[in-house]
Amino acid sequence: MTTPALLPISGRRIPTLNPGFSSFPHHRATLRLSEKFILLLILSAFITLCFGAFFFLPDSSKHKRFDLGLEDVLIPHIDPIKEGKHPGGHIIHGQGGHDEHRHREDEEHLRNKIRADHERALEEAKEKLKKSREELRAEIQTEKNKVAQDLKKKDSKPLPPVPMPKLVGIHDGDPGDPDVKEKRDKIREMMKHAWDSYRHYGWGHNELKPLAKKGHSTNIFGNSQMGATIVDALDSLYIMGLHDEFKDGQEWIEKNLDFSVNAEVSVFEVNIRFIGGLLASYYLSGQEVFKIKAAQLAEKLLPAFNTPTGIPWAMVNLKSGVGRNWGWASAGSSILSEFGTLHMEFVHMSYLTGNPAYYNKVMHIRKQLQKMDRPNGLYPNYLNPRTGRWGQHHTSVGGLGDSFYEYLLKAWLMSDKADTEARKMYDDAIEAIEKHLIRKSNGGLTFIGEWKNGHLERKMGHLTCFAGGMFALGADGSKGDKAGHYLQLGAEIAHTCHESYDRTVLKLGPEAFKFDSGLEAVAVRQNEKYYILRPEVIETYWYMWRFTHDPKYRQWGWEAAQAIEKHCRVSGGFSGVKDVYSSSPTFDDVQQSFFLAETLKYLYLLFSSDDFLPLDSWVFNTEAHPLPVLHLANTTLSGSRVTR
Ligand code: DMJ
Repeated sequence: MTTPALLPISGRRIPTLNPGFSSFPHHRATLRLSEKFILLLILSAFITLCFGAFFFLPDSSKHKRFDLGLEDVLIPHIDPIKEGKHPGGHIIHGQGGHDEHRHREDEEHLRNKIRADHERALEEAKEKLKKSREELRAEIQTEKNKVAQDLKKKDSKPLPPVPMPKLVGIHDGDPGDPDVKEKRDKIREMMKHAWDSYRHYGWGHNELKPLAKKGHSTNIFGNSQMGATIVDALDSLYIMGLHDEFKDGQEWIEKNLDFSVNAEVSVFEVNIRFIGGLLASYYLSGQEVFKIKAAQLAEKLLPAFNTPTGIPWAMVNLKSGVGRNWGWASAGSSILSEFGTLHMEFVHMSYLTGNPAYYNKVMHIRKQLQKMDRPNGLYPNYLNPRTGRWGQHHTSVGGLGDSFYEYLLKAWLMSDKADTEARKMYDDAIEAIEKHLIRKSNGGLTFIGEWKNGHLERKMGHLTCFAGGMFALGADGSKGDKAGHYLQLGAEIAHTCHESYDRTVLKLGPEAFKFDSGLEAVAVRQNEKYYILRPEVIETYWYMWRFTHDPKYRQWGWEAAQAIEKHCRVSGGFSGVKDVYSSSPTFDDVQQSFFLAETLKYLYLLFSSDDFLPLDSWVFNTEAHPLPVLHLANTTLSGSRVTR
């Protein structure tokens, strides 16, 4: 899932990244360009003037101007046959007074047209001169963008036609029960408030500052305006039947989403939010634009894999293709949860583009991992992409590790259970995790701790709470037929995470909580007391509801929704809060894109019917974007064969 570096108010922030270029030389070049542009305009006005003056001279039959062959351009509406003109292009002269009269009328008409054009050109030139340098620069930039767009359109090869996978359960999902429906309607209204606020105050920016009422971004998106909230939220809008809003977002994507920007982005984040979001929108709506944009972006991520081991860099510059790792990561390492959370989206990209490169890249990562020794059977969070060696021996099912395990299970599910290699890796990893990281507290709460330098830290993150849902999802098909055991484990984790919410003042969960020195499921350090609209606990409630139908999960989900409404809603959207143990908390002033992509979507699904996006036909990526199960065994993709 995510890494601490991605958390806006966690203790470990990523240092601000160099945007990668200085504006100075660009500025000078643009100035010269705008001056040239003005000169060109004046020159063109002057030429128009001379050209017009030529025609304003007294009429003379000696002027053979029609012989210039311009008449078709100048008077295109004149029918050559009716007007006595040879199809070859010349007027037939000398046919009496009637023709001469008509000839004079034509010339008069032409003179008027030239006069009007001339005046308009002068007006336009005067208008341009009135504009500020900035306005002119912006106009030039818009023109340049248009040309670049046109060129790109010309260059982009069409994607091969591939059959649409079987899509099941895309409908309204009406739960029937009026009380449940009312709750679902409330979630939909919350989604609308979050979207409308972003639409109003942050449109095109990555995220929203709901109190300052302006756009917001973090360096995971490379300080470039990529409309992350639009792409991330779109499938939720579709699922909730907010179709006008969906169309609005689609239009923005069509016109504005451009990946040839000088931006250094997180490969993981862009994959789960953008590629995942675009793919889900494509499958749900069938609109080609999403597939095309996903393919353009996926191609931009490929240079991140140019490392000695094929383990990708954490970041890549979308324009230059240069990659690197986070400065804070142990010994220049790549992060397990980042390079291990690409599989689902990349398999779909190979399927849709016919390019096996995506599939091969993620399978290569898997092969590398299989070759390595695992201390106590556990996967450390850090792996050096140059040497292929582990960094520090830290293992976590929360930040830095989480979605790696999730994607092993989901690779198997997404392949219609054909990818048994992934299932085995999942089973083995979970076995080691149970043995070394999962414990019961004195008060009887099951928790998942973190392995650090040879000892167990009795602390669990909000991020780790997703694991309850993962255990339930993986119960069927587990090794030694321990389905009951894993469903029970899922229920215990859900219970612990609910306790972490229930033991706060706001009834919202802290970022991390301890099971130590008499403390049970509560945060200790001030910088672990925040709630940033995260989805993991609600995600687990939804999976548990689908597998058990125990009404407590809907009840717990509703409690969380009410707490979010009460403590996080402001007039400009929804904000995270800095202390869930305070009755008057301060806001962090960020409406995270995953709030719309995940938190509200899981809540909506919790109050929908089970046959809406059923779990045997759809697999949700780690950002809650549903992708259909693919039946790829022995499939030949257009142009190339995908092999295992
Ligand atoms: C989301 O971006 C994804 O769920 C990711 O896997 C983990 N972090 C955030 C939400 O907390």
